[in-house]
Amino acid sequence: MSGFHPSRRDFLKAAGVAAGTALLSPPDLLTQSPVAVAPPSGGPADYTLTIATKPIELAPNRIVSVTTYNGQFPGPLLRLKEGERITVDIHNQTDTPEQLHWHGQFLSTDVDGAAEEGTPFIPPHGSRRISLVPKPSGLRFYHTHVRAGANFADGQYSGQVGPVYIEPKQHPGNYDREVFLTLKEFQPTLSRGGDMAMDFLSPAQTVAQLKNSGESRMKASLAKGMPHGYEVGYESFAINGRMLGHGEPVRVKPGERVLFHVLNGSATEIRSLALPGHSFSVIAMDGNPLPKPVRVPGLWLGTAERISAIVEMNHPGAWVMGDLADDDRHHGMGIVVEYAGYKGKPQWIPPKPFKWNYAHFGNSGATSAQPDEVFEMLFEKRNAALEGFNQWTINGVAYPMDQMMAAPSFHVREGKRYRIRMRNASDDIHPIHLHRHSFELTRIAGQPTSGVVKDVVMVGGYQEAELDFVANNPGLTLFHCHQQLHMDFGFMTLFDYV
Ligand SMILES: [Cu+2]
Repeated sequence: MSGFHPSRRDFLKAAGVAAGTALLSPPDLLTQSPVAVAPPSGGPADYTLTIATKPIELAPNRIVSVTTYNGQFPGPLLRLKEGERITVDIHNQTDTPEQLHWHGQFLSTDVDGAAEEGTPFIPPHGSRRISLVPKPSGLRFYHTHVRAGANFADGQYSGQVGPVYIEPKQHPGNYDREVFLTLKEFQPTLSRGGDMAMDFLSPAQTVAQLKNSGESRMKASLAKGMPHGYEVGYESFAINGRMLGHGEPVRVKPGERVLFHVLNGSATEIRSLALPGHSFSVIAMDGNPLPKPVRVPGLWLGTAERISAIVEMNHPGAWVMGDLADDDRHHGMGIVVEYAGYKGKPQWIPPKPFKWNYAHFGNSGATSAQPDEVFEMLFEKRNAALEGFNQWTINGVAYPMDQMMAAPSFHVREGKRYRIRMRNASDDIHPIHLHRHSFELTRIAGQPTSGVVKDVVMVGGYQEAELDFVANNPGLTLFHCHQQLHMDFGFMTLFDYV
């Protein structure tokens, strides 16, 4: 599904195309949006996050220089209490303006961390103190929200990802301890054409009209002599910043119940995770408790998705907990789980094939609440339209690349319930994210569901999905594909409250 394709990469090198080449200049951030410099005052903040470029050791002899939080990858785990206000000093020691987005929280636009909503930038070599009330409880995270364009040192291609756990008022389950896993790739490279895993989503059926439309557009583009648009691959894969075999194992004892909090911190990739001989009892998705725990043989997570799952340690040995894709696992996407007393070479055994169906985690049947209004959204790809990069549109409109705050395309009223009916006329899976709100999945590829509350959902190639949200957090609200290469090249839109 990802990454390491020497032949393709060598071809690109020969063609003189290197990752990081400024084929398209990123927008001039400082001139596009107001910058507020609020020097910290009034005593120390509760938390300090310093953005700076540092070397990270993924493995012996594999040291990469990336922009990080506090010089580490992932950034420090912030354990917050729901509803208890905190202050955070954010220092930016880089030469470019930054945005720190609090993914999955219900914040106001001045601290959410998206310039598109009007959050002030943290200026280069400057600071900003913010104050926020953490909510809702569960697994959230923070990450940079700047656009990288063709500069693969920027945005989420960097190391700016850190987990947040907001303590719920009630204990979410019966477990012995927690382990946080942040999945992330490093050393991005350009490639042509996708190799994304597509066959894991269920239901699998596609919509003929979407498929015909997408395929005919692609055919027309190729007939004009266009190449396939660029994709991104990676040379190194890691969990908690260490390649498989080079980090501390997760050390367990028989009978323990370990609650894994898994975060896909990737800029662009969909990830999977399995542990030989064990199953996962998923208790929360994107930090939000499920109607009931659901047992699965493995996990799939789109970019920015989180899963909290309890694993009962009932199969002693030394195991590789890793990605289903052999290539990605061989390049580091895994971590060793070691039972006390087992020192042998960790084993990988693929799980029996399984499909990933969001509806499986919810209540069967439709949601009880009906929306006040339905928004239709059609996602389309313009193959290689921007200097070899694909351009992305929602209802025919690409978010302007040279502008931070564009005119909102969708309008909501406070207190109303809205349904977004997404129709994907491309062959890619899009992990779709709504800022500052949670949503409930109401239909996945034709299958009705309810009770699954998330902030990111993967919409399959040539498929449809529906989600409902309540407009309960006034202010500009960004909606976008969380795949960095898609959002940077048009796949964003704004909601406003009217
Ligand atoms: Cu996308």
